[in-house]
This record gives sequence, structure tokens and C-alpha cells, in this order.
Amino acid sequence: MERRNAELEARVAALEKIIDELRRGGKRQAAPFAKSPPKSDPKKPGRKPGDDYGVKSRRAIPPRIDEVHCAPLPDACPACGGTRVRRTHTARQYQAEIPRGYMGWGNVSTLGFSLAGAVAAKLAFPERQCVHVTGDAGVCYMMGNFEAVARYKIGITTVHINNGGYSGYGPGFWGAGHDPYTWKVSDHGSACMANMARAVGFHAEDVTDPAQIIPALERAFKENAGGRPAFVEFICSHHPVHGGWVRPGAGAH
Ligand SMILES: Cc1ncc(C[n+]2csc(CCOP(=O)(O)OP(=O)(O)O)c2C)c(N)n1
Ligand SMILES: [Mg+2]
Repeated sequence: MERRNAELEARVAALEKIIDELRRGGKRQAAPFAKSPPKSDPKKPGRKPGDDYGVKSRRAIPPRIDEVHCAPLPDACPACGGTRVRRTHTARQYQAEIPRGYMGWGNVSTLGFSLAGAVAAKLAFPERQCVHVTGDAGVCYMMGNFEAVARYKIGITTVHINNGGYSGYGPGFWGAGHDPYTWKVSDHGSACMANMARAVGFHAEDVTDPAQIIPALERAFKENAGGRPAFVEFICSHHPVHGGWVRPGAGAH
């Protein structure tokens, strides 16, 4: 009987120890000193690039578009009833792959800030692929800083959407546009921004063939992995081309 008692007491003590450890473990966030000793080879925090990413939580991309919804502007403003309705901007939609992995803006932003944004993202998350997208004017605002990005071997990719002008400022469905001095840029044949980036150390390419979009990005990302920034210039149609949902605005831009 005594032996049995001693056995049970030892068992209770062992179970109490386990309960205590579990309790302490549950408070890890609040009390780091309750943690067990750190692992010598801990996994890097955050999402991994490539195959190491793990299971993606987004919906599967449908193989073909089977439904299109038109959202035309109403004839009058639903708030004030005014009939001078005009389009001011197009809202893009993104399905983010990584929570907080996309940095963007609502409508108006400081042209050129995306280079600094991508550099900051890369410094904060060196294991992630960082890409920024800019227009012609944006490139001109940031070009003075490309050399430093190459010198510090910051492997980011700049995607330049070259639509041969500053959209919204030139002529369009909204009217004649501003004075040409506000929107005209040199033809790509005489002013190639990819050449400019290459000259200061970037891997750089011009892309005119849609089939080359993905391969060019893959080449850029490969260069990035080796610590070389990349500049991919996509030559697009002049100014925006909008879908059939756009109707002429009542006034000039
Ligand atoms: C620092 C700064 N200067 C001026 C503007 C005003 N602005 C807004 S869009 C734009 C033209 C943008 O042209 P581009 O970069 O070629 O882009 P696109 O609209 O053609 O895609 C200008 C000058 C701004 N947003 N930020
Ligand atoms: Mg442009």
C-alpha cells in the first residue's frame, strides 16, 4: 500500500511539472524568460520565396475569364444629383499574395516614391522579391538614385510602364488635354530609360513583345537574386486605352 502511494505521489509530481511547463509555455509572448533555450538553427521568419513558400491561401486563378461585369458611370451623381459626372481615375484591384506585401496608394501619390519603397522593403525583408512599378514621369523623379541602388547591390526590380507620355495630362476622352509641354516625352528611340539604368549598373531590358513579359521578369529576378538591381521597360500603347465602359466626360480634364 505504501509503495503504491509513493508511486502515485511521484506520478502526481511528474504531471504537475508537465502542467506547469504547459502553463509557462502558453505565456511565451508575454514572458520571454519563460521560453526554453533558443534553437541553434532557427527557421527564418516570414514567407519564403519560390517553392519554399508553402501552400498559397489565395483562390486558384481561373483558366479563362467566363464572366465580365460592366460598371458604367451613373448619369447623375448619386450624392448630389449633379449631371456633370466625369471619370477621374481608374481603380485597380489586386489580390495580394502575402499579407502586407503590397504597398500602394489611393489616387494621387508623390511620383518616384516607389523606388525608395522597394529599397526599404528589400532592406527589411532581404529574402523577399521586391518589385516596384512606375510610369515615365516617375522614372525621371527617381533616376538620380539608381546608381546608389546598384552600388549597394540592392536586388530590386523596377518595372517601367512606358506609355510615351504622362497620361491624364495629354489629349484623351476627357478633352484636348493640357499644353503638350506638360505631357510629352521623347520617343523611346531617342530616350531609352533602360539604357540609362544599364549605364549605372542595372540589368536592363526593353520589352515590346507580350510573350516576353514573363521571361523578362524571370531574368530580372534571377539577377536580383545575385544582388544586381534590374530595370524592365515595357513599351505600351500611347496614353491609356480604356474599355468600352468609358463615356465622354462633360468637361475638359
Ligand atoms: C512629385 C510629383 N510631381 C508631380 C505630380 C503630378 N503628376 C501626377 S501623375 C503625373 C504624370 C505621370 O506620368 P507617368 O509617370 O508617365 O505615368 P502614367 O500616368 O503615364 O502611367 C504627374 C506629373 C506628382 N504626383 N508627384
Ligand atoms: Mg507615362
